[in-house]
Amino acid sequence: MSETRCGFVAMLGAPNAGKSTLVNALVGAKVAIVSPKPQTTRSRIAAIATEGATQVVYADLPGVFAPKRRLDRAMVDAAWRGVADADLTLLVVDAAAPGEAAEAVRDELARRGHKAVLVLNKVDIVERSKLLGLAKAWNEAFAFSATFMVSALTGDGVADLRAHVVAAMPAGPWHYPEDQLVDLPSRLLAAEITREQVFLQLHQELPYSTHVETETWTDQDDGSVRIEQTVTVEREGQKRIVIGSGGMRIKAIGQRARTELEAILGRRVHLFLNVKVTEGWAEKRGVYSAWGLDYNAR
Ligand SMILES: Nc1nc2c(ncn2[C@@H]2O[C@H](COP(=O)(O)OP(=O)(O)OP(=O)(O)O)[C@@H](O)[C@H]2O)c(=O)[nH]1
Ligand SMILES: [Mg+2]
Repeated sequence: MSETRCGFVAMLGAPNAGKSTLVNALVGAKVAIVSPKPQTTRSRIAAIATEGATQVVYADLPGVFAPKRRLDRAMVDAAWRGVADADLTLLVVDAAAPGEAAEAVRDELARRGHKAVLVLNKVDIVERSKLLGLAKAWNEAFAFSATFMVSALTGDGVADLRAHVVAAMPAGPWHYPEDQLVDLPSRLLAAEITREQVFLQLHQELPYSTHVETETWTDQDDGSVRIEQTVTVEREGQKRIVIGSGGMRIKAIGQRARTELEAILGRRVHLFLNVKVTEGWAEKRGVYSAWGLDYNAR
């Protein structure tokens, strides 16, 4: 038997760069949640791709930004811990918006003395000449070990990037069974899928004020699963918006989340959402420990 290889790959970047979309493209399945709003990913989600003798564990990470709240600090801390634990770091940059936020991540990477591969993402919406100029400028600012130009959305360039990652993995035993796709308990995965709908269907501060927890998970005799979740917001006014007139909004969130979950789990899902107000939920320790976040991150 050929020698096995296994390694961890950190997806680093500013919020909204397309890290989660790229993880899904690299593993060829929907594992990480995606939305057009920044700070969608809140904690490290490991997606596993095993091909041939090599297992790659992609750590989708929260974006790096200037944190204000306790939860923000925990998210940014999770991103840098993900990099510290990785065999390879991909610095994902939105090539259509490579602004100060992305440059700050690059400079912090240098300050911490990490190596990285530069991944210019969203090439589907950027002119070729602009892209080449960007690659040049970024390579002058940091000694990247390689540069890739991809579109996580269309899949352009993703196979080349994947091949580079696979070749960079160190020799070692696999960490997961060959057929495992994600390292996240089903209850947390189900909560993420509902949270994705919250990010897609609610606006302004609401997605950032919302937390989703799976309360019960019951496998039924007919092969379906009954899932009860609590959607927690901070104020009564927010609860009214999440529920919507005549319950329309929460119903739409539940319907889309259920459809997504059925596709992911490959079985029928009965999803029940309950909306609750807990002022200051983001100051509760349990929220952090469940997601592997550090309550005391600075
Ligand atoms: N046009 C285009 N849009 C993309 C591409 N990749 C991602 N997007 C879009 O960019 C937005 C952000 O994508 P995400 O994958 O959630 O970005 P992220 O870096 O994980 O963001 P956070 O989790 O908030 O840090 C979504 O609307 C995606 O559809 C791409 O290659 N091309
Ligand atoms: Mg993300």
